[in-house]
Amino acid sequence: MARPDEREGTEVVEKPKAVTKRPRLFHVVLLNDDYTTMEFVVHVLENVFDKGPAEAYRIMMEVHTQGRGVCGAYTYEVAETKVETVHDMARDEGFPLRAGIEEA
Ligand code: TYC
Repeated sequence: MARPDEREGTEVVEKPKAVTKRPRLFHVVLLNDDYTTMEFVVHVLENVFDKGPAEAYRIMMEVHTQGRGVCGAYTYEVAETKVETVHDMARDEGFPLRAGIEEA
């Protein structure tokens, strides 16, 4: 009998090596303004960016005193969705709060 690898239709096709690619990450950045309340910014950081109360307050104060602050790092699609959510929530409340995306 032929060796297994000589039998017709039984050749072993090697699986290509699993190549794992790390996705590019993007920061969502919150910008300061004079009208959005501190309370609302903390609410956004807790509910959109999953921050605890202390971290949310810290980031809000960083934006308030430095003009901007990073809320988190995400894939592009997730970052885009978070920015949209921030703008939608702010518009609903009549605040001019703005967020943006930058490469991490
Ligand atoms: N500067 C705002 C105020 O004094 C507070 C604020 C903080 C607004 C962070 C936006 O992303 C912001 N009410």
